[in-house]
Amino acid sequence: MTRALILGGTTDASLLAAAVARAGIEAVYSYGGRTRVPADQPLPTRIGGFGGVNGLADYIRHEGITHVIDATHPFAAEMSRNAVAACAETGTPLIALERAPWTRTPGDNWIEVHDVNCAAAALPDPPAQVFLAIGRQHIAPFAGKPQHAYTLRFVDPPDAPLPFAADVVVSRGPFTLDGELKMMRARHIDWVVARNSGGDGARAKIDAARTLGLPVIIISRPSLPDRLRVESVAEIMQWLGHRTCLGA
Ligand code: 3Y8
Ligand code: NAP
Repeated sequence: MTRALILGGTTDASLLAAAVARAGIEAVYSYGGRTRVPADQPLPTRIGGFGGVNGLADYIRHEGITHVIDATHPFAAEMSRNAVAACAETGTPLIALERAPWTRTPGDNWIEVHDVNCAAAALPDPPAQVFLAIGRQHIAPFAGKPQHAYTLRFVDPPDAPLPFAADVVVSRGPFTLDGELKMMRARHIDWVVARNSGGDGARAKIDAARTLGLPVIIISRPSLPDRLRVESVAEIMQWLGHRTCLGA
């Protein structure tokens, strides 16, 4: 009897939850608790950390989890590493649903950097209008370059003082090309900083930057341990042993 744990928090994870619910497969959807009002899911949902590798292993045992699907964001590296370790410890089958990174296309003006500190260092010295599209958790390095006019985009309104002066746009996405073009033009954005999240839910800013001829400082993904990895919901459903003639 299948009882799956979906480590969620992305558009792809929501699409998977819908397919799993439609198929009548028993599953639990898990959020880390980063946002105030995460999107509802058509599955029983838990919110908050497990308590490290041991906490996740205990959860798997106590809840009788038979399959774990890591559908977290490519930058949720600690969760992904913990899932690999906990599934190895408990002998639980694990698969990752992970979209491919965005790749540079003609017209893209990308500066690829290793992490957020390198992203801050890559900004020019002369003051510029900078769109920091990397959320809330990892913006501190930009306090070292206060000469720029920053636009931040958060899922929830800030609940603490910012480490530097900035305008905050509150929006959870997914985002549209028209919306990104309108915002970037209205704010005379010169530079964009983004993670290479992949997927469609946040690529509009990348396409808008290309349209406007703007440079994008793009942060490469963290390295993750080897694990079985697919890019489609249909492949996850097949892995769960659910065969349909119409895709997922
Ligand atoms: C809580 C679930 C959907 C899902 C939407 C995707 C698309 C928009 C791209 C920009 C970049 C950013 C951020 C982003 C993307 C989707 C998807 C995706 C980037 C939600 C969600 C949760 C989170 C957590 C949040 C982080 C933040 C990162 C905003 C829900 C909406 C910037 C990542 O305030 C905080 O602490 C926010 C934290 C981790 C990164 C950061 O450091 O601030 N995501 N995002 C998940 C949980 O608790 O487990 O609230 O419903 C999910 C989505 N985020 O279709 O509705 O890729 O699937 N999320 C980045 O790329 O740098 C936005 O603004 O252009
Ligand atoms: P992270 O740094 O990899 O994880 C830190 C800790 O948060 C984990 O060790 C775990 O705590 C807890 N956690 C993370 N995701 C969880 C989940 N889905 N369910 C239960 N606990 C979770 O995580 P993050 O980068 O902050 O991402 C947090 C959530 O936001 C994830 O669901 C992710 O998919 C989503 N998200 C992240 C980004 C991003 O840019 N990082 C973008 C979009 C969406 P314990 O050790 O206590 O178990």
